Amino acid sequence: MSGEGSPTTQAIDCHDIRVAILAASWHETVMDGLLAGAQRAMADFRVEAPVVVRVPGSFELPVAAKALADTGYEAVVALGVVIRGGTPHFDYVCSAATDGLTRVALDSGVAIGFGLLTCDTEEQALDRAGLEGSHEDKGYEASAAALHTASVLKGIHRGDPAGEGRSRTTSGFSR
Ligand code: DLZ
Repeated sequence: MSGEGSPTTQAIDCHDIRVAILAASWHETVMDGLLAGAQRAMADFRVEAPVVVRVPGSFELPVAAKALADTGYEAVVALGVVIRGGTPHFDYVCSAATDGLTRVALDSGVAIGFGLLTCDTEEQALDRAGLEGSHEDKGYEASAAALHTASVLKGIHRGDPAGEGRSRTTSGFSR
């Protein structure tokens, strides 16, 4: 999938949203980049001290995301890296994580950021990790998407689906 066509991200004030960053632990360098990108997004969106939760692998992301959603987090950013090997294991881990996270989002109504890299090679993953020399910053992107979605959901629940009650500021929106 190409990264072309991605929306321009405008930061909004999300200081009142409870946020968790949920990160798998395989492929340390890439994960460090994704986590740093997520933290950059938190600062831009004025989220103070989001909780960071680590799980062993990407397969474990959905069950932990569900626990976070069930305990009051309004946005969960799920980060993981899966790199194809020589067996079908890759496909099972990717689909379990993807289907599981989708199910958690729909069943809980909580915004889940999808920051799972599914790559053929480590080079592809590094190129998307938001590190020096990377072309993409998927940790930031997934965080921005989760925060925007959590804000949209909050607006829908309080009868303001289009977010008309928000006022624009020079750095984005505030509520
Ligand atoms: C087993 C495994 C393999 C082979 N590769 C990855 C990977 O590239 N990325 C990742 O996040 N996790 C991997 N895992 C671990 C599984 O996600 C899971 O943690 C184990 O199967 C234990 O349940």
